Amino acid sequence: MSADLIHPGHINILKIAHNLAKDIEKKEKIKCEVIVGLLTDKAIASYKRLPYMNYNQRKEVVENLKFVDKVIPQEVLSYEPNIRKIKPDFVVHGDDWKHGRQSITRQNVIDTLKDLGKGELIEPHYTEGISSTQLNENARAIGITTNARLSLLRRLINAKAPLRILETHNALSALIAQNASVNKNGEKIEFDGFWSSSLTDSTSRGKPDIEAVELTSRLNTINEIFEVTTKPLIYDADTGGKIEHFAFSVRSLERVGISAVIIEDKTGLKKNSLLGNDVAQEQDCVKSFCDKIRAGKLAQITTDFMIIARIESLILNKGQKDALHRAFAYRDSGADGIMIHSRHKDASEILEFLDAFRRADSSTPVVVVPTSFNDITASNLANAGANIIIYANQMLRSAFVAMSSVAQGILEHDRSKEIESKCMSIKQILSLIPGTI
Ligand code: SPV
Ligand code: MG
Repeated sequence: MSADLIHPGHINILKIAHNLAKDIEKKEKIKCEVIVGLLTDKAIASYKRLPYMNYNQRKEVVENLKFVDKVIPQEVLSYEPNIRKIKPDFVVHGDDWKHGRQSITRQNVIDTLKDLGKGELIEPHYTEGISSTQLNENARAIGITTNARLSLLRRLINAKAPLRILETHNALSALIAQNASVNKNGEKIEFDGFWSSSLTDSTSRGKPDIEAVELTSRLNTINEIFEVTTKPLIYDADTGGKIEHFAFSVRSLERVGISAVIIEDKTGLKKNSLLGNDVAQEQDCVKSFCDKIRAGKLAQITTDFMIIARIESLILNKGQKDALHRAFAYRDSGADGIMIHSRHKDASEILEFLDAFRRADSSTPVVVVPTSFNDITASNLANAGANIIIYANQMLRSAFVAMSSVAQGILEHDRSKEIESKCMSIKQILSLIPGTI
């Protein structure tokens, strides 16, 4: 079981298991238990979204149900390891797994029981009219609390890699990011969260990416995003500003439920990293940036909020040695993760960094932003040791192209007929947001 949203269908299955156990106890005069194999967050995240409750919370709920005697972790989707360990008299599972991608898992249970020469598979009929999917949709419509959203990023990092994070600069782009999904080999792939980019947030306000948009204004946008979504958000705080100010910013970010802040090790008037050394950019000294990280960590109130230190050494041609030295120094000053940035067309310098960093540190989360090196996949970056992959600006860049072409087209044709095919239909836009009609 995942047992995130317990419903009467679950109780029905547990009751049947309980009755089977009681029958054995009566017949054979031995103690017989109902043991629930509870899927861990990692096992669940390998094929669908993270559960609302973490493993320990779900365990507490299930072990207090009256038909359950014991709960054990099921670390993988396959039931085989637990079945081999327990050698049960019965395996009880709802019959909804006979079809679709779960049928392979089911067949594996049948084969394992056959191989053990013991144990019978019992498949109670799936309870109609209630399902976790339906409950999920209802829960999504209600929303998510500030704390639950804030802690989601850490839980996701612990449960899987890569995490795919998409830039969103307003509520509408966030809704698109929230709902986009593809099915690959039975696995549902979605974006795991949002990136509040300094570049696109300032560009969409017609301002340069030089720390000119103030925090309050950016938080207004994020509040609008949070009103209509449930996924976690990583905030691009540029340099983090003065150390004393950064401490206040951390608390403001936590208060709205942002999961992580990324600060870059630059000082003076910040320019966008993708400009590299084409413009004057100064890297902060290691000591002062470490002080900033420490001040932020001291200021934060929640335990789950993350401060991620962004290293600009490769952007500024300071070399791998400098990048690695800074990565370890920032980590040792309390950074919860590091981001390594590059503006090379190919990923080789990022891969070189990941290789060297992971040799010395297998656990600190690493973030990468493959804007320039865009031919490497998120999966390949994760295989090389990255945890979080941020697509940092594609939503705004694509929107700009689409809108410019439509604006030009209307002027050229002196009417809108020709550009109609580039637009969503009026019917679609009227039904896009619930409550419009
Ligand atoms: C942003 O999206 O604002 C970033 C990433 O900081 S980059 O533009 O690549 O510097
Ligand atoms: Mg930025």
